[in-house]
Amino acid sequence: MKLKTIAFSALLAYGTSAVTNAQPAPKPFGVTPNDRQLEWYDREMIAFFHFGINTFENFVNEGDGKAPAAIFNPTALDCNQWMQTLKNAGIPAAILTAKHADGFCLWPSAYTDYSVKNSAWKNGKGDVVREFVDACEENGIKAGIYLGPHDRHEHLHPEYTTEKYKKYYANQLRELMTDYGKIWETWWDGAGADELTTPVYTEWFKIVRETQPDCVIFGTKNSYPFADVRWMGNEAGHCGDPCWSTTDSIAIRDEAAYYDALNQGVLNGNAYIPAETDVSTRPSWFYHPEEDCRVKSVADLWDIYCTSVGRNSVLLLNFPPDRRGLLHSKDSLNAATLRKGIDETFSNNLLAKSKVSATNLRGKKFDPRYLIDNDPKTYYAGKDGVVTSDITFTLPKAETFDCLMLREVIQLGHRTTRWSVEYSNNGKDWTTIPETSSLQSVGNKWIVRFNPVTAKYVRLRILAGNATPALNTFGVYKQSEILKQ
Ligand code: IPT
Repeated sequence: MKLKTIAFSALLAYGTSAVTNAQPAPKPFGVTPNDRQLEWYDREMIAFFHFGINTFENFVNEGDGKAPAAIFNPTALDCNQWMQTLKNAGIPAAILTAKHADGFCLWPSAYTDYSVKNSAWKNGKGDVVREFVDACEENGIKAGIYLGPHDRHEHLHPEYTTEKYKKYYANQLRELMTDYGKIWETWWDGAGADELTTPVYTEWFKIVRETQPDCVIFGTKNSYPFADVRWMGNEAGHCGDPCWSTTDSIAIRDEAAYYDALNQGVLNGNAYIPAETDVSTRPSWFYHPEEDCRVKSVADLWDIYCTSVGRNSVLLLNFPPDRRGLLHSKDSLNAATLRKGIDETFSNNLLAKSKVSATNLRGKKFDPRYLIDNDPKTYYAGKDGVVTSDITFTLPKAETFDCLMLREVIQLGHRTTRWSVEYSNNGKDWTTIPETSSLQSVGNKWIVRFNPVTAKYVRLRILAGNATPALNTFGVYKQSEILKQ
């Protein structure tokens, strides 16, 4: 009786539609992203800057820590020029190698002489990290720091114990995390760092969390327990299909399973650690003039975008500054063209004016038309307990498309585990787009490209799931011609 009274007064107070809208949102399934991971997903792309003493040596990517500090001498360093590239490429965040494996520090650390202090640059009075964070701030770019855990200059020095190195690194980490404003990401490269055990990282982790609560931690191998984001298993830009954000205790796996778990994640794994895709615009991480003719083309970058951002990952794209301290115009131009092509492609969802129906309906507030309303806050969801759904789009007229994109409400966990897309010209006979015949994960964004199809009807089929679907966006598109360059 009491319940009825409440329901009735609610009806009076808010009207019928408000009562319909009171339909509760689906409950999250399994492990879900934290606030840092949600912010990180929104970046979509991050720039990596590999710059340091290697830049001034002859074709070195992994310095041995013996090159004299004096050789570091950029003739025209301008971090604002780097930021201009990022702005033209729509990249909102950047990570600088403050110290790579050679141990040379781009800032005047109080704990070593192997730094810009002893370089010819600005008579030892310069600070690249400062110039980098200032330029980020001025241009509205989120700054991140790579402080290489592996350090051939200090860490592998015979008189250094791991304990001593742990303190050395901790001191440097504290300098970078406290003296340079807000740091949005820190990068713990696993390369060469096997002897740095999880307890060592525990100390370093505490420093990051105390000083920079919003800082995303890239972790791998022994730093994995602290990771917000994981490595994706290769440096070629190709995430697995599927690519789950969930995974499990990666460190105890054998080699092959280790790479699979990184590349594809683990369906219903017990930790939410999405994959970050690090790849360079050139064959190497550091700048070498010999590679000016081997800069990745726009088409290469578009492939990489589709197999990283389009596979539920975030792309960390490396732009190596040259000996002047500037980015080469080819790298900058290609990144700007990529952005233009991405925007051109995805600004025109060919389903935008279609009629939408679905076999699994939760209620008005979660109507399937929210899939095409271009509003990130609204979404389609099905009824609790019903994990499948056929969602049919009837276009005003037949359109030709060669690309599609689906987004899940990631705050609610990985729900859909199998899906495909079909098309038809009479609404009765359906053909599956072959490239969609075995799709599994969705996550933040899933993109599929295929041979052009012309159709008046499109059907998104949610074929299996952990829970009723919760999907943010679905679209079909024609790829911009400029992405073919
Ligand atoms: C590789 C590391 O093993 C891995 O842990 C991760 O840090 C990765 O680098 C980043 O790209 S080593 C590399 C030579 C494949």
